[in-house]
Amino acid sequence: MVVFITGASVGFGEASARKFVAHGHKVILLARRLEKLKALQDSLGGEQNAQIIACDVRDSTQIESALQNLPQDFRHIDVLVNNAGLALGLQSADKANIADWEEMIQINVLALVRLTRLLLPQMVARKKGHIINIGSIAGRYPYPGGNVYGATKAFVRQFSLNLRADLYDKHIRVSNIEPGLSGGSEFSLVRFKGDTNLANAVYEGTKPLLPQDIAEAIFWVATLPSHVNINTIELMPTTQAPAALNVYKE
Ligand code: 8X3
Repeated sequence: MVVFITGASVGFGEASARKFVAHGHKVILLARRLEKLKALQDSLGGEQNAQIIACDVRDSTQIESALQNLPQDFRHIDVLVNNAGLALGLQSADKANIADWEEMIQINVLALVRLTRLLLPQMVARKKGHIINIGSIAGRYPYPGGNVYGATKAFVRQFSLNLRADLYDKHIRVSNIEPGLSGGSEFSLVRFKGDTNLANAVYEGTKPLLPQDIAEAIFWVATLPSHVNINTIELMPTTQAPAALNVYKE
């Protein structure tokens, strides 16, 4: 298979790339940081296994032309892993930064939608393809400060289900993977804008999911027999549960 992974230089994206290549598949890796992509490409055995596209996932013009210039054996994309996404801030809605909100919507929603729309016609024409979106438990369960981040992931969840409604009769699979608390990536560092103390505190004293755990889920849904579609996987570390209903008392 040829697997196109966004946000591929670290975390879930990198772990997924390693997993697919380890099982003989080819990957196209999209991320902004060229050096990280090159190092990953080298460690995956070079150009015959991994092609890289160094650009912002929002730059659909550049992505489109990069895809057209791929070597022939990478042109037919079988799986799109819409992994690029981010959370910015954890402030209450009345204090949150509006630019952060807009950036999350641009990347988590708009870029994902554009890329999906770009790749779907060739998948439908070939009667073969799989869109794997990375949602979040934040799209299902509200938490303080989750505001727009959670809302973007709720979009991803409903978009995934609506894609199924359009594609079940066209041999295209769609899956939404919704991880809970996940460490080993830059997620919290990005959310807290480089504040390592705040980022590390998220995982202190607990055992979060790791990128390999998410890669395992992505790989599993992608390699099931073609008549099986996993709509959604919601996974959490054993130490997390959707159990809190807070009551504010004066
Ligand atoms: C990542 C999980 O709980 O930090 O999307 O929102 S959470």
